[in-house]
Amino acid sequence: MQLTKDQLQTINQSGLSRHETDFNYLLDKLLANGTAVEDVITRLADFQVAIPSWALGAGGTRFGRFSYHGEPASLEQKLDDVGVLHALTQTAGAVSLHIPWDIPTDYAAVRERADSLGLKFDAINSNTFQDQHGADHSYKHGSLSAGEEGARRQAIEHNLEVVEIGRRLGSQSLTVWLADGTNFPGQRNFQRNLLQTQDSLQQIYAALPDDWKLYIEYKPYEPNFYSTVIQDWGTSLMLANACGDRAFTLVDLGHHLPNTNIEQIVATLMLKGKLGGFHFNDSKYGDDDLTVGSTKPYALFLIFNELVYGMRNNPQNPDLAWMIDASHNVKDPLEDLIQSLEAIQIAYAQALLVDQEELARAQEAHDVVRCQEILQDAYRTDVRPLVQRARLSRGGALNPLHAYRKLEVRNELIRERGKHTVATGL
Ligand code: LRH
Ligand code: MN
Ligand code: MN
Repeated sequence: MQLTKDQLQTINQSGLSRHETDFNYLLDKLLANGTAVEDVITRLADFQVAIPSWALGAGGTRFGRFSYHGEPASLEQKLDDVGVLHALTQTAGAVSLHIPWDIPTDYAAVRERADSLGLKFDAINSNTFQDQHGADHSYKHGSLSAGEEGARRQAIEHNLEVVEIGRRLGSQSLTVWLADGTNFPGQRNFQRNLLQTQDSLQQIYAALPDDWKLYIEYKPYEPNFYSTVIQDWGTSLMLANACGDRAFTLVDLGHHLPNTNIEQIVATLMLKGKLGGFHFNDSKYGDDDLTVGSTKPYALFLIFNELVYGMRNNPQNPDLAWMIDASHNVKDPLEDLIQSLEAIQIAYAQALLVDQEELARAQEAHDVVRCQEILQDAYRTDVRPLVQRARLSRGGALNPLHAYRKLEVRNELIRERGKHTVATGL
């Protein structure tokens, strides 16, 4: 299924006059504050987030899955789904694949399909956290950190194959997340694990094409519950430094212990020019992979505030690879992603409204109250008309969720693909 700009324009009609009123009200207020409104709208319109292939089916990546009819069964259908999201939101202009979940058969056809939908292939993800059919070695006791040379070599080679697949699709970065770790004290030697991992990552890095980047993701626990080899941003940064200039840390919002100050991590990494990528989601407890902005929108805003500061003040940090890493059982996966994309745009817009100069003055004067007021004034602004304006400027939907339901996209997908779902095989 493909949505046309004409279809969206027709649906937009009924909401346009309300939008004009809301937009002008906000414009008036922002101009009085000296906000460069046009610049904010351009930045929002340019902001593109990759959709991971594994978020398009219901149920995420762990435990039981409950089916959602009309889910994509092939890579081509996954691209079509991201195409629908992009047509509606104009923010999902990229896709992030996971190998071996998404191995293309016809590369030219896949590239052409993505092109026609306006999609790029962003970071490609390797997977050494589960055993593959017919593989010679098991990752039960580690992959890039494995003590068994066979398993480690197989994991390194898998990463190189993933790079080759990505290269043929036009990707320019590899994301490595390792489940490697232990469940019990004494199970393995910490130092040896880390050294093996560093050596493996260095081998992968050395084989990357010159214009590629390596993103190293960290996570404190799960699936291992005593220790994880790359447990935190410090370990990831250390490994990135050991690899070289094109290796970076990747922050996944769900990969922190409760109450970790993620915005401070972002600031530190950007200062060092080492923040490479970002996985958006939300959580109450751990790596919950909930809809972005669904539980802690203020925390998301504070993180965006540091990202905006870094994008303005840290030329040493490269452009970031943005991706949503969220998925679960109870919502239509496409509606869930529309909500996530909207939450990201809202937090970004609010952060763009923070008057950084005034904040710096208040900080210098130790006016703590004023500092909080500046941040919360931006956070409490209803920026949705700005987000709508950015979307409209690119031919998207005024209200993507409303348009998705009005166009009965899910019913249409079920008509096309049937009730069979990949999630449960039923
Ligand atoms: C690990 C993770 C990582 C994987 C994805 C499926 O928890 O965040 O990014 O590739 O989930
Ligand atoms: Mn992740
Ligand atoms: Mn995760």
